[in-house]
Amino acid sequence: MATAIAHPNIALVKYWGKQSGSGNLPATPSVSITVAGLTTTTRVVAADRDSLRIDGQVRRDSKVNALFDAMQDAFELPPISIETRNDFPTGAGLASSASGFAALVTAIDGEFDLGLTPQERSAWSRRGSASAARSIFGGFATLASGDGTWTATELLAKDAWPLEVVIAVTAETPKPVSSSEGMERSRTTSPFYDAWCRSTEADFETACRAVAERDFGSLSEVAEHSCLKLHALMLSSRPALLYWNQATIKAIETVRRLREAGTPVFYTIDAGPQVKAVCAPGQGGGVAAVLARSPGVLRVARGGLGDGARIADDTRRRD
Ligand code: 2P0
Repeated sequence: MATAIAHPNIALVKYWGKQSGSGNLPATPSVSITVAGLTTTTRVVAADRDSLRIDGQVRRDSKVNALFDAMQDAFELPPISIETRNDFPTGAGLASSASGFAALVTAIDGEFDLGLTPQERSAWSRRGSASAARSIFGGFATLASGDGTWTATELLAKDAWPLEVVIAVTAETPKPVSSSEGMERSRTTSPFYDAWCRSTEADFETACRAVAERDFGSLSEVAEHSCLKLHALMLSSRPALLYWNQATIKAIETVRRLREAGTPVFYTIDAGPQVKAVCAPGQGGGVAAVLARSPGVLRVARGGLGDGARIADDTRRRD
């Protein structure tokens, strides 16, 4: 059996919307940070028949099935038993599908000695969930098209700019509309969708430059813009996608107040009600203490930047 671990990533320039056709290709480029402190652990072992357990529950998942069918065809693999655990809420806007598919592909690669490169693991992960392509890499990652192909790459190593992340959890329940369904709804119904696609390339370039120059102010500005633009797109979809709750808005106000008082911090929010505060190095403790008292926040989780998906050395065993 092989066991892999992977962390979720948080997009600073968001992906939302797919190209038509197969391969799960995004319509827009994205920039993310991989976050330590939240972990998916996935164990894969050859078996008599395919099976999947998530957090101890037997599950059927069409995306997992489709990805594994494709890998079985490509590499002539036997059936597998998959057991995966998240040490954080699943499907609640904390990118469990990103860490989940990155860990799954890494575990399959390890179990069957496929010898895939990180780029190849990333491409397979993307077929499961596009954001998962970024969790193969640690630190800062991009998912963008070059020469007509979409690939994720590491933009900057985690130690080169050790930002910190505080996650204000405002609800632990799964989101009402999945990201895949939500982004298709936005593509087909929002009058803002074309503008979203057109304007994201410039955000991507700005964010890449800000990361290269360790320019926290510039990264803050473009990340909050991308986040609010994404949620404007969601709100303008029909029926509207509203992932926030009252505590989400209070937490935004809390982060804004902290920044006005001089703390280098910005917020970002994905397809769920959790608020992720990204802090300059050394600022996480103070931000966590304040966000924990923001009205409606259930708890806060803290982490630094994490490593990419990898085999957990001490759990790998060959029979
Ligand atoms: C992101 N999100 O860039 C954006 C921001 C949520 C909001 O990628 O359909 O689970 O499996 O490719 O990757 C969530 O969507 O969607 C996502 P699929 P995915 O992180």
